[in-house]
Amino acid sequence: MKLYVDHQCTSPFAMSAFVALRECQVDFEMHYLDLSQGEHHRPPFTGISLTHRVPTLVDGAFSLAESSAIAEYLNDLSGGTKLFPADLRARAQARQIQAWLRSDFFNLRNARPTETIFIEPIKKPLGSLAMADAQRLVETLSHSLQDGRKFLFGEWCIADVDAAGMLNRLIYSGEPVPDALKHYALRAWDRDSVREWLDIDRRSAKSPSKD
Ligand SMILES: N[C@@H](CCC(=O)N[C@@H](CS)C(=O)NCC(=O)O)C(=O)O
Repeated sequence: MKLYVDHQCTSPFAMSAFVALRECQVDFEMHYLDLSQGEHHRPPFTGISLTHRVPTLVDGAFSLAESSAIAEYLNDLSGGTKLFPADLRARAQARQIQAWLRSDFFNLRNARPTETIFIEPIKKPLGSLAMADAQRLVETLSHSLQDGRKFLFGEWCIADVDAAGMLNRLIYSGEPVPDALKHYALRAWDRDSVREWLDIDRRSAKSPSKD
C-alpha cells in the first residue's frame, strides 16, 4: 500500500493512519506532499485522492482518504480487532470519540497546532476559547477514565492515539493537565508504532513524492 502524508509529518490524521498501518502490520511506503506548496491540489494527487487531503491510503486501484475511514478499512482487512474494540458498543463509542475529536476543539487546535508536539512547544498563553476547549477535553476524558481504566475502552485502541494526541497539545506545551490524564496520554502513546512516527527527523523536510 501507499500512504500519502504531509512532508513534515505533523498531521495528526496522517499520524493516526500511519499508526493504524503499523498496528495492522501492513507493508506500505510513504509518499510526501508539501501542503504549503499546494502539491495536494495538483495532479497526480488530485487524481488519486477523492478529498485532496492527507492522509490518503492507496491499496492497488483503491484509494481512501479520512483517517478514521482508513482505520476502519485496515481493521476490517486485518480480522476486525487490531484497532477497535471487539465489543459492538465499545467499538461504536470508540468511533464516537474519533468523530468528536475530529469535529471539535478548533480553538485549541489553532492555539496549539501539532507543531507544538512534533517540532517545538508553543508557550504563548491560551486564549479564553482555547481554554474552554481544553477544559471540555479534560473533563470529558477524565470522566471516561474515572473508574481507573488504563485506556478508554479497557484495551488500547486507535481512539486512544487520537485522544492522547489532543491531550498532548496541552501536555507538551506545559498546560496544567491532571496527572491521571498525563499518565493516560503517555500510556496511549507508549507503542512502537507511535514512537516510530515521533522519531521521524522533521528538521530535514522530506522530498515530495514523484507520484
Ligand atoms: N478529517 C480528515 C482531516 C484531514 C486533514 O485535515 N488533513 C490536512 C492536513 S492535517 C490537509 O490535508 N490539509 C490540506 C487541505 O485541507 O487543503 C481526516 O481525519 O483525515
